[in-house]
Order: sequence, then structure tokens, then C-alpha cells
Amino acid sequence: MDGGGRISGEATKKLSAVEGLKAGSHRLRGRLAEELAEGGSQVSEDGYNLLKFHGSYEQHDRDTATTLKQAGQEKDYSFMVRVRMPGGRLTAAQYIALDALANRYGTTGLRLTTRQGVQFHGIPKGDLKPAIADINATLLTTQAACGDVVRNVMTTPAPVRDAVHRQLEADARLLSAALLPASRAYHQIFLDEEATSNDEAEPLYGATYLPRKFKIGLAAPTDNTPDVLTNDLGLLAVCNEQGVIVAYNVAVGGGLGMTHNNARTFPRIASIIGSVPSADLVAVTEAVIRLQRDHGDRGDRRRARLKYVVEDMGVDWVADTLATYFGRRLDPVLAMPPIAVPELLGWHEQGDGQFWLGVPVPSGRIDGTIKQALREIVARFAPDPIVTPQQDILLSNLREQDRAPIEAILRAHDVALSHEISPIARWVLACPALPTCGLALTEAERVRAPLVAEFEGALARHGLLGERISLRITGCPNGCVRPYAGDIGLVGRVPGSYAIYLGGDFAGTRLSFQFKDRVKVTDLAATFDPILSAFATDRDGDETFGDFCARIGRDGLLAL
Ligand code: SRM
Ligand code: SF4
Repeated sequence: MDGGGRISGEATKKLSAVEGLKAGSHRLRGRLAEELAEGGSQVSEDGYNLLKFHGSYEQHDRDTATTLKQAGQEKDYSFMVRVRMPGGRLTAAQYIALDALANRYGTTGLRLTTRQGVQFHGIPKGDLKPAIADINATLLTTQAACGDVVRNVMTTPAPVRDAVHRQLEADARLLSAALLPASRAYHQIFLDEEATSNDEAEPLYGATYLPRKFKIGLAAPTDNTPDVLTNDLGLLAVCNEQGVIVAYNVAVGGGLGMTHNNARTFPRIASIIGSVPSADLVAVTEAVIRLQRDHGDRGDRRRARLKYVVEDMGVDWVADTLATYFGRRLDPVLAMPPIAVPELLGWHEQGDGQFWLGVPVPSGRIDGTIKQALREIVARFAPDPIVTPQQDILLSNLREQDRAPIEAILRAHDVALSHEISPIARWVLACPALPTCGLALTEAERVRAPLVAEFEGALARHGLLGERISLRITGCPNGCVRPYAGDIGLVGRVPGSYAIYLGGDFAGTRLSFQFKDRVKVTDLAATFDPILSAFATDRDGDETFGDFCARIGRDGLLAL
């Protein structure tokens, strides 16, 4: 295997420019330290690409871009910073610190992400280094939160105090720590660590890191909140009769990003190819990463994810090749309960006499009154917060007597409790899209509330308002809120229009199909009227909306 990586199924082809940049960057340093010291509002293109590995994206305010251009002025540049926090776990002290940092540095509060991370937006270039250093001082990191490496490791967020949940959290932390790059670039650039070398060995990643981002999710099948089958590597816990994790089923090649009108790119649900004893978790994960490192496409970044290796080379080839990295073949796939997604919002007993409260956070945006309420609750009752893959927050380790005063604080700040909102409002996800995301084709977060209201109206007309349906809205086909894996996906197409995806399932085990292309935002809810009407009358028993759409199929739905 050559260090630059062979292209799956093809002769070696020209490497993408980012490959050259990584190779020549002295382990992700480039000129970043100098560029950050140089002033101005932007970094160079190389700086932009290297910065991702350290957890930051340069962005600009797309709302003001045209006006500023017409006035001959520079765009309003700033930086997004993403925190890497395995399983979304924070301590109360860390939450309070992040809340305060958002006041000092960001413009839009804290943004909970669909991978259980936290983002800051709107940080000016001059504040980037102190902001990252301050985040680090809270014992959190932004290292490898983005870039061609293993990203934030996800797991079931529920703070249930049993052996399975304890192990999942420990394993997410274990993998996250084991898979960080060895390079000290981050520490030297942002934390002023003294340089002893700028060419460290990268035993796992190699000099050019991975061909593309690499995502890992762990879950118990009974709680697939992290949608593990949409990850490059999904690990599903298998328990013995005592409820202890003894093995993991290994699923490879999930991923959702695609490009409109490019059939070579597509979403894919991971294939479960075998199992390993839980003691081999790190070894098997490293083996899958090495396989992708050596066989992922380093020529075309649009086709560089592991899912394309699995699709192009086939599952058998992957299983055979993985055996050479792992040292033996994986064990057969083990039986496990059906994959499901439970309700985590509201009050729940943890199993240790304490409680957690799941608070819905619309689009994960903690700003304004919800920010004040959460801060007050965390400061007063010291719950350890957990970010969910649904962009919500679980406040853990609360006592019975905390319940009434906490609800009072939320009410006083007009924060809705989960039982006060409809299931569609509870389960909706929307990505940031405009104005911060440079790739957005349409709105997403900013149309979430009006769209939910319209869907609520349509559902109510058919007596379905209480139905658990997941609605996922993105501003482009990259799929940041996993729109191809839920019941309804609305995917930004051209300004003001969305493609509609249907027929996926709530548990994240089945991909949806494109039902309609380019539906105007104003026509979206009306488009669903005949489908909801048919669902209300023709559903099979307690069939879910996703299952109903999958059963009727695209043509059947169109005929309605
Ligand atoms: Fe994402 C790129 C936001 C989860 C697939 N994603 C981006 C960028 C950084 C845009 C860019 O490249 O310039 C977005 C920043 C917008 C902003 O203003 O913040 C962005 N992605 C997000 C977040 C914040 C969405 C959210 O609403 O929470 C999520 C951050 C997670 C985290 O903490 O790490 C986020 N992105 C996802 C997911 C969901 C997941 O991982 O479970 C996906 C689909 C799964 C997958 O990776 O296949 C996802 N994001 C992408 C892609 C498509 C990748 C591909 O293989 O084609 C891009 C574009 C790219 O990488 O070129 C992208
Ligand atoms: Fe941006 Fe597209 Fe991701 Fe939304 S789905 S955050 S528009 S890249």
C-alpha cells in the first residue's frame, strides 16, 4: 500500500490538491501560526484547509455578502469553532464555561450539533487562538473536530446507570482518545506548547491522514439515537444475559453526503459485516481506519469516503481485506434485538435514584432565553449536560426535589417542555444552512419553525398530530441532519425549493427515496396532504409513517 493511497478499483490517479497540502504541511502546521499572527480577517486557502483539522472553519455572513460586495467592501468573515466531546458529555462546570465563552467570543450563542458536539459561530480571526485556548482550558478540545481524521465519536446519550450505558460511554471516550492525531501541531499553534519536532510519526494515520472525514458511532440496538448506520463505522453492542456488552457487531460504509445530479455520489447505510469481542474494539476500529486510509479515493474528494470503497469493491472484498489489517477474519454477525430509537426528552429515572431531564433545543441553538434558562439551571443544580444527536440537551444527575424548580425556571424563560410540543416539533432537525454555511443552497434552521407549524396544521387535519414522525431539513444535499435516514427529509435544492425524501425509518435502518424534486417551500406542506390523508386511512395497524411510505413506494405515493 503506498502512503498516498490506492484508488479503489482503479489505477492510481492524480491526487487531489488537499493531499499535497497535507503531505507538505509538517503534520498539519503549514503556516497557520504565522497566518493567525498576521492580522486581517481571513486565512489563505491552505490555512482554511488545515484549520479544519484543528476544529475551525472560516465562514462569512451570507446575508450581507452581496450588499458588502456592491459597496466594494470585504465580506463579513468570521470563524466557526467546533468542540470535540465524545458522546456529547459535558460536566456542569464545562457547560458554564462554554456558556461564558459564547458571550465573550461568539455571535449566536452555542449550537448543539447532530454529532453531539458544540459549535461557536462568528469568532473574528483575531480571537480564534484565544477562543480555542480558552475552550481547551475547560478540558475540552477542538482538535480533530473536523478534517480528514476521526471526528467526534458518538454514542447513545441516555445517562442510564447500567453496565451497557456505562460501557458505551467509556468505549466512546476510549476510541476518541486513541484515534486523535499524534501531531502536536494543535498544541503548538493554539496552546503555545514549545515545539520539539514538526514531523512526528503518525502511526495510525500516516503523513497524509485519511482521504476524507471518518465518522464512528456506537450504540446499543435498543437506543440507536446516534444513527450509527450512517457512520463510516457503526458499532452495535451485543450483550450477554447479565446485560454486559460482550461484543460489537461491526457495520462499515455508512455516509449520507451526495451531490445533486451526480449519480456517482449517494447516501449509503452501513453494512454489518461481522462482530468482534468487545476487548478488540480499538483493534478492529484501527483496522477499518487503515483500510480506508490505504484504499479510499485520494483523487476525488467527492468520492473519498469509506462508503464508496464498500460499494465499489463489495462487502466480501472489504471483509477479506479487513482480515489482513485486523490479523484475522471478523467473527460472524451476532443476533441482537431490533434497532430502535427511544424517547429521551422529558423526565426519566436514571436507575440510581436520580433523574435526567431532556430539554428540546430547537435546531440546537442555545441563545437568548433558552441560554439564560439553561445557564441558571446548570449553575444552581449542577447537572452534567449531555448533547444528543437530535441537537437537544439532557440534564443528568438531578434529584426529585429539583424537578419543580427546574420546570419553573424553564417556564419563566418561555422554554417549552417536551410534553408541551407536538412530536413533529420534538423530533425535527434542521442544519445551520444560511447565513453561516458556505455550502447552503437554501434556508434550513430559519425555516424550521414555520415549516413545523405548517406540518402541524396538516397533521392535525388528518388526526395525526400525536404521531411520532421525524422531519429533517437541510440546506443542501450534504445531509448534515441525516435527512435520508428519517421519515421525511427536506433537502435544499435551489433557493426556495427542496427535494422531498420519504420512506426511511425512525430507527435509522433504511434509506429514503427521492419522492419529489424542487418543491417550493410554500408548497411543501400541501404536497403532504394527500399522503397524510392516505396514511390516516390506509395504514396497516400501527405502521409508522416511514414504513407506510416505504410500503406504498414512490410511484404509489405519486399516484395519490
Ligand atoms: Fe456537516 C459540511 C455542519 C453533521 C455531512 N457540515 C459541513 C459544514 C462544515 C460546511 C462546510 O464544509 O463548509 C457545515 C458547517 C455549517 C455551519 O455553519 O455550522 C456542516 N454538519 C454540520 C453540523 C453542525 C449540522 C448540525 O445541524 O448539527 C453537524 C456537525 C457535527 C459535528 O459536531 O461534528 C454536521 N455533516 C453532519 C452529518 C451527520 C452526522 O455525521 O451524523 C453529515 C452526514 C453524514 C456523513 O458525513 O456522511 C454531514 N457535512 C457533511 C458533508 C458531506 C460529506 C460527504 O461525504 O459528502 C459536508 C461537505 C463536505 O464534507 O465536503 C459537510
Ligand atoms: Fe451546510 Fe448543507 Fe450541511 Fe446544511 S446540510 S450545514 S447547508 S453543508
